[in-house]
Amino acid sequence: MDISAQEAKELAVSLGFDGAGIALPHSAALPAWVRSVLICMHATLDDAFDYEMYIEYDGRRKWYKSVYTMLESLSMRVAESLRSEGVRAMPLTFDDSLALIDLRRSAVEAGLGVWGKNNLVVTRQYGSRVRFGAVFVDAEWPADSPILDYYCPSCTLCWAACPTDALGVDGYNRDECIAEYSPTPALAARQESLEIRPSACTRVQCTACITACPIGSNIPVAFYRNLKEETPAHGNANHRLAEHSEGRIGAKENSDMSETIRMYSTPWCGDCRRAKMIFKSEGISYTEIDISDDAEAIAYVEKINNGLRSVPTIVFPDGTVMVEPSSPDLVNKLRALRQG
Ligand code: B12
Ligand code: SF4
Ligand code: SF4
Repeated sequence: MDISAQEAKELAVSLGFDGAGIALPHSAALPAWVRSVLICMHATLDDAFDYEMYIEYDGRRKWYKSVYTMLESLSMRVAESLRSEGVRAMPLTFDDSLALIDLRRSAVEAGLGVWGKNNLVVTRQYGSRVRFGAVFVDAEWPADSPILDYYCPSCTLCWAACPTDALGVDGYNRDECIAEYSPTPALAARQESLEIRPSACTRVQCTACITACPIGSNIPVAFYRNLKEETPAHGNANHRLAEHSEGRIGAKENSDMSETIRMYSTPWCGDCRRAKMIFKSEGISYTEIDISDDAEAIAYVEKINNGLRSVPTIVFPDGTVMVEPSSPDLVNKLRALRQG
């Protein structure tokens, strides 16, 4: 087994996470062979991540949320790749999450952020706009160090934004938090009145303590405003959430750059779909080149990517190229282009 901690963290990022760190295992419920935990962080900048719904199956009701499905599948890919390097690796699944790991504690220990006054991990780059996944391994990797500089100031904007006063000087009150997924009937009624319900089967879980935080709020959020605009207002929380999104998204002009921006893609690539949604959301057109049956396009993409068929590969008019860009990077790039 040769893979180092640093290589494992880089692997997690190469497979789609936005950061990673190493922590020690804490739970007695973990298998005895687990020696280290690779904590993986994914930025969650748009509301689509917070869609949740219930699935009825065989008389049982299962809670389901898009972001956890994504974290699970990315963690599985990381575990799979580690296994191919000889590391025994087990990805964290959502259902095991509470039993096997306190992700906030581990993320703080792994140096990914500090424990904020919103009761969440606040990262330097994205604030609390992140979720965590984990992969348990048998490798004895050195744990990372926590961040010593406490950069969550006493602004308490998160407290003010909480629609139910679940946050304050006394800390966090779970019984008041409308993000609760096993609510009492009284809390369920408050959820109905306060949260956004895009359809009869879905709801957007409360994120006011995340979106209120100024740290990381300068990162443009491609879809955030769209959802708020398309969703009928339900009251307090919705109103507050809409307020927080104001000013973060500039007015969009439909720019025709289709002559000059080329996106090399395949129909089955998830990152390509995400990139296309960002172009759509930013109102910027482009020319799409499906490389799946285009030998010339394949050769071009391979040339740019040292022999790999990485998609999306996006070629801009200024000659720059982005390969599988993260959402914030792509949004920033498109906005810079629009501003000339
Ligand atoms: C159960 C749960 C909930 C419950 C209860 C939340 C709670 N805070 O008690 C409900 C459904 C209400 C909920 C709500 C939310 N959750 Co939640 N939740 C979890 C889950 C599954 C377990 C948390 C838990 O109970 N841990 C164990 C107990 C022991 O923790 P605890 O009672 O808080 O005690 C610890 C802390 O007090 C801690 N502590 C206190 N102060 C300090 C200071 C320092 C420095 C340290 C190190 C520790 C520490 O020490 C105790 C022991 O470890 C985690 C995933 C996971 N496996 O960790 C996600 C998780 C915490 N949730 C998350 C999120 C984002 C949310 C919501 C915003 C909802 C949403 N839209 O997703 C809200 C936020 C509410 C809030 N402000 O805290 C994210 C947090 C990401 C981040 N940036 O920190 C997590 C990590 C999920 C993930 N995969 O990323 N959640
Ligand atoms: S999730 Fe909503 S209700 Fe819960 S603490 Fe955060 S802002 Fe308050
Ligand atoms: S809103 Fe202010 S107090 Fe709350 S987590 Fe962010 S920086 Fe800290």
